[in-house]
Amino acid sequence: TKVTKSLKQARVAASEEARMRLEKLDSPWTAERLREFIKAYLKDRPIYILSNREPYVHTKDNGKIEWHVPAGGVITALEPVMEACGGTWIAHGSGAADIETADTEGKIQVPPDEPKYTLKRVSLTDKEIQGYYNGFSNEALWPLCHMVHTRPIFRAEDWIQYKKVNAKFAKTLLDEIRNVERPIVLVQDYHLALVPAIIKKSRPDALVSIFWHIPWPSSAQFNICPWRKELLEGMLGADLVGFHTQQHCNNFIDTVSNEIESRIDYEHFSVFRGEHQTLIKPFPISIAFPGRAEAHGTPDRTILDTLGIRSQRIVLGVDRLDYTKGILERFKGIEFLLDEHPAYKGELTLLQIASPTRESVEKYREYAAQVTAEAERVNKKFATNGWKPIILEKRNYSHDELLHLYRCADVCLVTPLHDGMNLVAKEYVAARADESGALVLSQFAGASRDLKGAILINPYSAEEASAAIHTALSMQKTEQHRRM
Ligand code: ADQ
Repeated sequence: TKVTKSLKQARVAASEEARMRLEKLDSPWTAERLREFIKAYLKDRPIYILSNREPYVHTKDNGKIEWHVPAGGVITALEPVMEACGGTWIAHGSGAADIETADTEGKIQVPPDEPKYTLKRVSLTDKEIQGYYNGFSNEALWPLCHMVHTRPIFRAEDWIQYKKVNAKFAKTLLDEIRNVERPIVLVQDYHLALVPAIIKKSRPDALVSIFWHIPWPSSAQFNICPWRKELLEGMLGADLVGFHTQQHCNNFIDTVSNEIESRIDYEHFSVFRGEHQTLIKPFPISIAFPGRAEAHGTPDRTILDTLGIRSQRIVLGVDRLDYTKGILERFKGIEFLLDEHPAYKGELTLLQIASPTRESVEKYREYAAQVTAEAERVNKKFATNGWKPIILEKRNYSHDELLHLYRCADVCLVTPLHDGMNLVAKEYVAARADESGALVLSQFAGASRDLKGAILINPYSAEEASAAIHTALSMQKTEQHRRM
């Protein structure tokens, strides 16, 4: 008995020591440290992620099967975590070759060139995609949560499809975890708000969280949604609800207290419904740091050369082509700058990389056309001798290509009208191992809470954008280093 007891004590001491090592605050997070952390704290409980978008899309071009990583913050933030930890990622299989590349259960090992975890694809019908994705997710919840003065559209038929697809995702997961004890389930984003409650009801032993990647609006704003109670009840099925900022947590708690019968514990920031407790916590999401070594050496200007950009000063924008990202306002800022400081004519180019997104939603098609028209208008006003101020690239770039562009850019403009976090801001800073360059950042992006060295602006003001770009371009190297 004595030997058993002291063995137990030794084990506890050893694991405590390992825990202390992991917790050392000065050691940076790496894939290895994360893996160890999962082992030590979560005892290797299997991890399941559910999201609408899949991390790898298989397509067919002239009969040839290809794959790519779609542009978007959820994938950028979570894919490296899954690569480090392993597990199963359940998502909508949206690519034309997704079914034929997966097995009979819809599963495929990914990344395709170096498998580390399982992707399980969920098939959706056209009607489901139209109602759940285009309709309720992107025409109702997205504008509801972003303060950009775009009116949400609430259609009962979209809501029906949203409920149906949420139930489909939940069932897919429940089938997967049928023989798995105490799984960890990480539900992602506003597409799947109803999933946590469905899972928790069947599987109380599962640890369920939902992370809301976009802002949570004020209670008054959220209350215009006809199905607000059902959405809140779905989310409160989780053990943990995460947002990027404390402000979004505060807004959520306010909304719950106005809408749902519950007990709110402000000390621990949690909501009790009966015996069930849901913690509400901020997790300022980030990126996999590219590493200093990779970011050294001279920046590669090949892409700029290919695009025929010969200007001395490069201002860069990288966004999904989304009306929340403030691309039109940014172009006005450039126009104002060139009017105020004509010396920049012929010397400066704004390279705007804009990845097409949600093209089956009318608002997005309209916005894409407006962005093109506005770039043409500004270019027509200033173009001389083969130079024009705006180069608009409406396509997807790989993260490797973006890294080179970040390293060539004197200024990165991240000026959304409202954004949960915005990872482009973090990618730009992380890419600048030389600690040069300057970030102009919207005060309405969650990232403005973290990145104190950025030049903050109100993106609605062309004057502020112009003044910030001028400040960034005139900034001394020592000041750039200090801020970076
Ligand atoms: P997004 O709205 O997609 O994410 P963001 O955080 O800026 O916004 O991430 C965009 C990602 O897509 C970045 O990794 C960027 O490099 C990539 N990207 C953008 N344009 C691209 C292009 N043309 N080619 C290739 N890649 C491109 C949502 C929320 C955000 C929140 C994230 C993560 O709207 O507020 O920060 O989720 O939680």
